[in-house]
Amino acid sequence: MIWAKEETCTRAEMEEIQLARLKEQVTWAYEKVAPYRSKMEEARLRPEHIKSLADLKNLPFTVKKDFRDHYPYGLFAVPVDDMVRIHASSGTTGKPTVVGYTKEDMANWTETVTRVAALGGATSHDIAQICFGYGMFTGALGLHYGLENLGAAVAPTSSGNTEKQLMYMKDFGTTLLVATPSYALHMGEVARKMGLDPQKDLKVKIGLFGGEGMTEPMRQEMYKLWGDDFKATQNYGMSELNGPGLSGECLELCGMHIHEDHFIPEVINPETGEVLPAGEKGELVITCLTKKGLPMIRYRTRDITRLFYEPCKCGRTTCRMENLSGRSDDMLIIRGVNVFPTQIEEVLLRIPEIGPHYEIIVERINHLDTMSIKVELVDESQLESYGQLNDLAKKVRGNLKSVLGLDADIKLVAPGTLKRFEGKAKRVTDLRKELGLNC
Ligand code: DLL
Repeated sequence: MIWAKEETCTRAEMEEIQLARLKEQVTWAYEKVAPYRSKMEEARLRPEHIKSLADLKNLPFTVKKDFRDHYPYGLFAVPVDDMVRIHASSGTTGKPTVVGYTKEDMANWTETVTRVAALGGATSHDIAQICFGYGMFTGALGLHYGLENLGAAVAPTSSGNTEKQLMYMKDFGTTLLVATPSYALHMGEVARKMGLDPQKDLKVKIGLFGGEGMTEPMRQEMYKLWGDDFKATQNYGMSELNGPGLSGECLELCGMHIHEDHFIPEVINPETGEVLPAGEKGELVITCLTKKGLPMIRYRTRDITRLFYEPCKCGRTTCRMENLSGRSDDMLIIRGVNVFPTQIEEVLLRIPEIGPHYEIIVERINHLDTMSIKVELVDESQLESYGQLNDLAKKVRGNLKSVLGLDADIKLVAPGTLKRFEGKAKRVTDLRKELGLNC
């Protein structure tokens, strides 16, 4: 089901909507938010200089640091009294990023998340269980409002207490699961331990995954667990840009459709800031067209992707973004080789004997970067033969070396040994960073 007519309009129609909204939004930010005004004045720009969409590239970027510098409300365009919701993203260092929504913002956010739910195959007949942590994280309440708006019955079970979650899932006849991909896998494992067969004893047929990436091999793991007819899509967003709702995969699974009447995407070279042509990989920059409480102009997401403008087989004409390669902050440089954890995951999960749980540890020993990876086996009995284990470790190491050019020490561990996550998974420990080393 296609939720909104804007998802199928022609490029010319979309650009007309975008230009009108962009002009309005830039004027709004200039007039109401002092830090936007001063950045534009520094660049000798005024709102009336925006005459076409091509002028967008002249506007200054907004970055995470702007939030920190103007904590908590300095980027708000309205008094906090006019906000109806406040969220914050935790952030590992310093103060959190605080975001606010007016009533109008809530309506737009809900609309875009409803589209995401429809993209992933949800309908008003679904019983949806939201297993994201409710709280300051935008994921849970974002999907909650969108799914309710679609007409689904929403159970806000939140994350944690997995056995109870599964009891609800079984007793309520849940048909749709909202979770991080890692938590969805964990739920499946716990279900089996409880003697439930997710494909026979549960009715879950749709998974709306987000908050972290899902590589293709990870999607295959979802099918193994939840069944071949399971609809596993992922959707993307970030707190600074409302939360979920920016984009989502349709059932063709060929990139995430961006709701372009609310967000203009650009991809830039992260080093130079130069805008790259469609199809080239770089950092995603987003301009929000309808956010009133907290306007966001040219926000640098740090997420790496590319854009495609060809209409999709699903009938939508909106621009699609490729599933993320990762965040530029997550890129590891190991002995000069640049690698994203998602690339390592792709290699690992293509080996059938290996399960979807792994842990990457990077450190510097005697001035040399070294990487070790703990990987869980699918089957405990593999631990019985030293020879077989050794061969498998060699195979994993060889595949990493030939695909990514990286050497790693491989430790194969028993199923169920590594830490499981209820929210976003943390799979990389870079001890070099923790020790303040340059890397
Ligand atoms: O994770 C918003 C969200 C919640 C989106 C639930 C979709 C579903 P933050 O906590 O601010 O917001 O984290 C944003 O998470 O910049 C990405 O690096 C990462 N991320 C979110 N969705 C995906 C995805 C929410 N589908 C940061 N694939 C973003 C890969 C994702 N990474």
